[in-house]
Amino acid sequence: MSSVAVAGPAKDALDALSPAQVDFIKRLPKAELHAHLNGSIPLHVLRSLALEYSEKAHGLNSATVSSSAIESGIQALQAGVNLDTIHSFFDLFPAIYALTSTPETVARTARAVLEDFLDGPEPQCAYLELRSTPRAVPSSGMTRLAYVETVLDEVERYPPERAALIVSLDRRMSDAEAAECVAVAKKLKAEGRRVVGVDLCGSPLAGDMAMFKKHFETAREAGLGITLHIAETPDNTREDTLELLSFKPNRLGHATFLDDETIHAVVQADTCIELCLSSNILARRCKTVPSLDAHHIRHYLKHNHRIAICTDDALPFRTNLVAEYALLLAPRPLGLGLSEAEVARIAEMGMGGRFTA
Ligand code: 6MZ
Repeated sequence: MSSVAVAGPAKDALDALSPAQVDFIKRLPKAELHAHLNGSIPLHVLRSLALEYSEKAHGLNSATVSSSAIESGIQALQAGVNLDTIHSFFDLFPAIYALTSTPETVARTARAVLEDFLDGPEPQCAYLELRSTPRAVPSSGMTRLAYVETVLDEVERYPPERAALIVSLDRRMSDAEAAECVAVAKKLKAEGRRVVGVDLCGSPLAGDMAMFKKHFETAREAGLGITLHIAETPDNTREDTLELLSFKPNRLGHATFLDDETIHAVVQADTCIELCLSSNILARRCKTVPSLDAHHIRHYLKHNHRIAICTDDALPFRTNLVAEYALLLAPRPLGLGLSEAEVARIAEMGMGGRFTA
């Protein structure tokens, strides 16, 4: 199973289960629908990339981020992320990006992430819809198209019923960058490559959402599924949320701070919500969710609304999909104290949320 060291609330929940209960979770067919590639790289892979990077930096001195910045980034990841604000969380990525700035290193990390979720005698899940933001790195000659093709080459080593790719757009992107990402997704889908959807992610308060609408319309017309990070922090405005809902998404990520009216709209539209329990609990300062007990999952369960349990960024949140399911099954207060039948039903809902379902 996963090589990510599990810690924090998910570990406590896992430890509260009997071996038979852990086995029950492992055997459930589960879908991981919300995992960011660069937030899911096993630490040992980042470490080996960092060692190679330092050698290169000291020899050829071609580095754009200092090796000490990378080392401190890795140390922070290793210690676990004590998120002061969800915004500071995004500072973790420059060090990771410096280590994965060529097609070769992107391929290596994508392969490691896919293996972590899907391989071995006890895979974390039956199906993975991995997501990633196309990155152009002029210094290495990597284009956005080459980035996505590289990740797809790795995804397509698995059969279609096991793995697919979602192309993420970052809220900080310009109009032209967003257009390029959607064009890449559309072109590759038309060529029969396994791009199944587009996502909107990135720092939750950045960007003008009205600008993105036409790009998501283009994606929908091309037959791509739409998922959007929405209402992730209390500072997201109602206008932002309403604008995003007007894109008519098939799924939503987090959806933590919806008000009564927008929750109603989401329930009416039967939009599947991707819920990342550890991620939400650990985003402390903005208290996206003060405790598991107060998590908005309760609302969706009460209304029997479609949800998918996901990891988000397994590396900084030090979790895996089995541990996230442990948070459902473990007795309160460590978990939600759901029955095995309820947990099996949630796993089924996750499988039903696949863009390929
Ligand atoms: C919003 C997130 C995120 O795309 O380079 N990302 N965006 N909310 C979150 N919840 C905590 N976690 C990760 O993976 C890393 C990128 O995913 C987005 C961020 O934009 C981050 O830079 P990729 O593979």
